Amino acid sequence: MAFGKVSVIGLGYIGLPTAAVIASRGIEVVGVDVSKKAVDTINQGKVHIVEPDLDMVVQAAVTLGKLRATLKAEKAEAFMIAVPTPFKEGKQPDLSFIKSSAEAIAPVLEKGNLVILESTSPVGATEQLATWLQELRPDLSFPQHAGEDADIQVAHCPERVLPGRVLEELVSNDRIIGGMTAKCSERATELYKTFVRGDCITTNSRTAEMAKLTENSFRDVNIAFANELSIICDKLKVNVWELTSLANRHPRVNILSPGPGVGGHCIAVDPWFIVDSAPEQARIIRTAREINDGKPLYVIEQVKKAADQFKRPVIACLGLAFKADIDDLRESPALDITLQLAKSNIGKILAVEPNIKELPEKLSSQNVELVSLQDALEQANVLVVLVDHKPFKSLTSADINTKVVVDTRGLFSRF
Ligand code: SAJ
Repeated sequence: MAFGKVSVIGLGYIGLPTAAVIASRGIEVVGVDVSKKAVDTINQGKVHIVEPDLDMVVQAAVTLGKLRATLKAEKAEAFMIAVPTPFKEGKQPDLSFIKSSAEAIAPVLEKGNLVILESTSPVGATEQLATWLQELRPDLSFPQHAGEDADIQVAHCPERVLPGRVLEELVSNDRIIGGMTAKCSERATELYKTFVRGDCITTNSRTAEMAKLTENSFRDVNIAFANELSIICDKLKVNVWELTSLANRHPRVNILSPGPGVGGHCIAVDPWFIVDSAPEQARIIRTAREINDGKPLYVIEQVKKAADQFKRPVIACLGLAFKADIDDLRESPALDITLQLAKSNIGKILAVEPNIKELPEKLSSQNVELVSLQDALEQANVLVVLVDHKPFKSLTSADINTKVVVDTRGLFSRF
């Protein structure tokens, strides 16, 4: 049975592109968000987040009347939940946004509906969602009790798109479809097939949850290896960028790039969900998190040593975003490093971030100045490369040869 109307709960970095892509396939989509500002912006055909081409797709979907946003959930055939799952104090998963979503959709749920959890979640979260829904709607049956005969189908289909390439990857990536029963998987597959070109592979909800956490932990562990290597190489006076480019010529070696630490709201968070579920067993996964979380401190110490060489240090931090060519400052090691440097009173701190117009308050209140790359080159005696944004890649040795450079991204040591 085709889908006439789909509701997406949470219109952020994942929910909004998903809603817009489904709407672009001619399906009526209603997006629900708690932010009035986000809802109003979307209803004007505009976007409140930066992601390549998203503005065009949203504008087209809204203009054609296929996409609209509301503050209150309404009836639909399928509900896709794409809300944040951060961690709480003690690095325990915080499922409160999923719970609020359950409370928002429960009053409008009807027999035959499909509920999909897209948010990255600890193992068991989909079953927990179904339990909350059952408590709120005892008149309906759910898969945990009714199995294949349930009134409501529930599945976990983790999002796997890379910020900066979301629209492309939403369509081209394979999807893992973890239904609470085979029937749930089947129904969810029907929905994803309306817009996914990649394969839709079915499994159960717990395996789907663990698969997503595993993907991000795998990347975190591999980045931790690169970060640890970079610190070992500094000690041994070996250029880590040359080293990895040589080692990577081996047909079965593929070392990732060291950096100032791991940022974003996914890779720096999700491995903790595994650690929380299996604290005794998740040893490499925990250590990798600790190594990556410790890297900013190491960079700060390097910058302090560099600044010590000057009477009046002027330190330009190149990049604040959590990775190249995006505007997202959430959980960004570059931002943390800049803030800690400003707080340590070692000199004047300049920030260059071509993707934002205004500094976050926590930086401006510490007298950090947002300047152009050109101004930074004119004023600074210490350059700290924190993000490999495109404009920084065109710097030449003539631009930097009078400066002391702390290059966390290997921008000036490409092999
Ligand atoms: N990083 C390095 N060295 C590298 C690669 C990345 O230091 O070699 C750093 C980046 O600078 C950044 C952080 O790691 O601070 C994470 O960046 P990323 O590009 O690896 O990943 P995200 O967080 O943008 O997106 C990830 C993706 N997961 C995987 O590649 C396994 C994406 O597919 C997921 O959908 C996303 O997490 C998510 O939402 O979970």
